[in-house]
Amino acid sequence: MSNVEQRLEKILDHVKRHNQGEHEFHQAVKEVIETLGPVLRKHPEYAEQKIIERICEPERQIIFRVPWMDDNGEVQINRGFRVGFNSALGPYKGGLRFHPSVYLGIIKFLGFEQTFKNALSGMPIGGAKGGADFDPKGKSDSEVMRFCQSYMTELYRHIGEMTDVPAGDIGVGAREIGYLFGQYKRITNRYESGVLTGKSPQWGGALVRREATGYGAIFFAQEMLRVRGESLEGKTCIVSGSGNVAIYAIEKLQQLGARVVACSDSGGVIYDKRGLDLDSIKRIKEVERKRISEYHQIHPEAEYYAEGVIWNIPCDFAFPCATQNEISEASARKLLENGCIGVSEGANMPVTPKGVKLFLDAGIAYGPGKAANAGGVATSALEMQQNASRDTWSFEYTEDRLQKIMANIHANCFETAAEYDSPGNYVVGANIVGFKRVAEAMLAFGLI
Ligand code: NDP
Ligand code: 2IT
Repeated sequence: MSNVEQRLEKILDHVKRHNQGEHEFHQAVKEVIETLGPVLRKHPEYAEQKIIERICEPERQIIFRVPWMDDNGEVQINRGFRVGFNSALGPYKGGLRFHPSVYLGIIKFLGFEQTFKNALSGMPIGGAKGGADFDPKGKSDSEVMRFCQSYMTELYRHIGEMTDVPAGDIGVGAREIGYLFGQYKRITNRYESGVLTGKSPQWGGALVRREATGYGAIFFAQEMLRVRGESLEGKTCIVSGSGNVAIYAIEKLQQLGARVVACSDSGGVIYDKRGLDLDSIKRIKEVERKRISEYHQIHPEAEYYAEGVIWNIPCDFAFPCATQNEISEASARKLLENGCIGVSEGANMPVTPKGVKLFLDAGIAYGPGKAANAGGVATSALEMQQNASRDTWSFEYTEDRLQKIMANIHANCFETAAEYDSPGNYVVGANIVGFKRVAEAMLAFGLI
């Protein structure tokens, strides 16, 4: 092992020992560190100044009690988080996740990924993540409101348009952002639009933000196929999840002439060989907030597999848009056996390390989340621009900006992968572009 490799190994050991039990965080750090050897060899100053060691330690971590009262008058207590990972390139920026599986290790993996993703997006934003172990499933609207108000009653003192700008993630959409913003406005006595993104376009939100992550993952897939002389038209696709990212990934795929045959939620998988009826999915998920199994009631000819694995369904292109580690090694192998030629990640870290290795070894078009799902946060940065200038842009103009941003991210990853002797490897490309941007800013600022 060379000196550089030994050094990287030591850093990873340190991260594991000092963040015990945080498996998802270890996984995210390992995946980045493994690609940085060639960068350290070209830039010894990064090693001298311990840039990687510093980047792996969040700048600040806030953990707080969130007490709220349910509809039966019973007191409930959840744990809230906000981790400001890195602010070298701009105010902390990243979503909030409300899901019962949330603990510090999940928030830190997401904040770590966000730092590189945001740098890669080319926008002036640092990296952060937050959330709570609150389960929105089965909660009434007023319970969600009371939870959001209590959560913001602590969070407000840590955020601000120049400090930290949260947005949505799993379990946090326009409804939750509305309740959070309302409470922030009351407590601070300021109409500070730029403190949160993903707002409704009726009161300060950007058009296209709702669609941006899903659309962006498709634009990224389009670029990966374009350099291979292919397109999405006529391709059979599957999209996991049926939340915000999945729905708009499906919408853009259908607009581009692909046939999307399957989607899912944590209860099961819908397989509709004729192509999914997206209007029904939007009604079930966005309006009625019900389970995807309802689709089967409307379309009995479609198949529903309770607790099924979506990755067993044959496809040309797969879009994981639900959650971390949803594609196991076995699922990755199944996708390849079925002839899948590409994977573009709408979700964060949806493929296990062994699955990623199979995709890279097979040489398929594999777009890691840091690159492929950066359209969401990039459009959040466009929302911040509109809020700062008290302006609103049209849907067409904003979508065009998003498409150019995704093409630019793709080009940067593609060229950097080639420069570092890994042609076509977007994992290497994305990690190195993102890391170098953060590293250069940190060097410029002195010891921070
Ligand atoms: P939503 O809450 O809108 O939807 C999440 C979807 O994934 C639901 O269908 C949900 O099913 C399913 N899901 C969530 N957790 C699990 C789980 N543990 N097991 C099985 N299924 C699960 O979230 P988003 O669409 O916003 O987020 C999806 C992914 O995209 C996440 O990885 C997120 O980090 C990532 N992302 C989101 C961005 C955004 O702008 N929103 C930006 C970039 C990335 P069920 O309802 O049954 O739980
Ligand atoms: O993972 C992500 O990039 C997000 N959840 C979006 C973050 C944001 O600030 O828009």
